[in-house]
Amino acid sequence: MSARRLKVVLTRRLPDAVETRARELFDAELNLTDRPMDRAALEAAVRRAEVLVPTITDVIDADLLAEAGPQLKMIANFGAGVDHIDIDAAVGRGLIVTNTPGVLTEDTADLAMALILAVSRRIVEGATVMAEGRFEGWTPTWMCGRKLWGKRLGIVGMGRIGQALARRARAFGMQVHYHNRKPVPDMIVEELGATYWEDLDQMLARMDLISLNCPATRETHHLLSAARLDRLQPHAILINTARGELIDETALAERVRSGRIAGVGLDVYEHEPAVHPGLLGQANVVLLPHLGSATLEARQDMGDRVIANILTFQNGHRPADRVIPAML
Ligand code: 8YV
Repeated sequence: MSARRLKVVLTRRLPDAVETRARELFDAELNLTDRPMDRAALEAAVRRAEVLVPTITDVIDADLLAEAGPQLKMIANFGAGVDHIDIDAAVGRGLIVTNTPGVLTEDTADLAMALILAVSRRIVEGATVMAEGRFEGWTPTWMCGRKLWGKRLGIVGMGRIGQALARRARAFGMQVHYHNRKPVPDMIVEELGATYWEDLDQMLARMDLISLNCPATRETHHLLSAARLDRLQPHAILINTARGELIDETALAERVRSGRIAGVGLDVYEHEPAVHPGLLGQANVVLLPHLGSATLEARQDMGDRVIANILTFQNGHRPADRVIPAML
């Protein structure tokens, strides 16, 4: 390890063990308030940091990067998604950008499955009845949801998380279908018994449930536009644990209000943390506050990946988690 310690600025509070390790290894500045840095604070951070460690709550756009001093060398994102970072601008300035893929795959897939179950089996509605003391006894026709066994799940984006969800869905007896830029390797298709749809529109119109598991990019913005939402079958359930920008949230709220969509489970929002008011207070809509990677284990692992990426860079090597524009 080189004697000089890198100036590393963490924009948010991270798990204690991660912050402590960062202090041991680097000249690390912590954000003890746990409030996101405002624009002025971020500008000041990129003027003094050699390595910036942001999270999804920091917008690292070209204007912010234009404020950076020549000392800034690396953006080591705490999180897998990098849609809040202008990768072209960062790489154009010669910065190394890294993320933390892999370590939150299983947890995010668990949460997608939890939303599938919650919406299909009306779990939140049922729990609310109990919490409010309104349970008057079992009835043959009350609170019936939809069976999962034998249903078709269409996964949009068959990367790590999509595949982890597919494995869970198979265990629940579901038929896995998927849309992806290209088909996944035969070995994985065989394992998952998955059917590939090159045409997203065709897949959407035939599924019982849809789960979004692709990154937010220029190409996937409003991937589920009003027209695409109208392709869903009337009984279809839509799940999003990826990014809010993938869905036209206003169009979705209109369809929830008019009863044109049977059920929705969301962990992410187009204008996070704001949620379209039309989605609030609806019995068939389950909303979670971006909990995909919210396990103690995943957050620790994400921090470990950030530290490993910085150390690799400090030691003069290319970090394995480097994000390059061609990957997006
Ligand atoms: C993270 C996520 O917690 O990693 C991601 O892409 O969506 C989240 O689960 C968040 O991005 C932290 O920056």
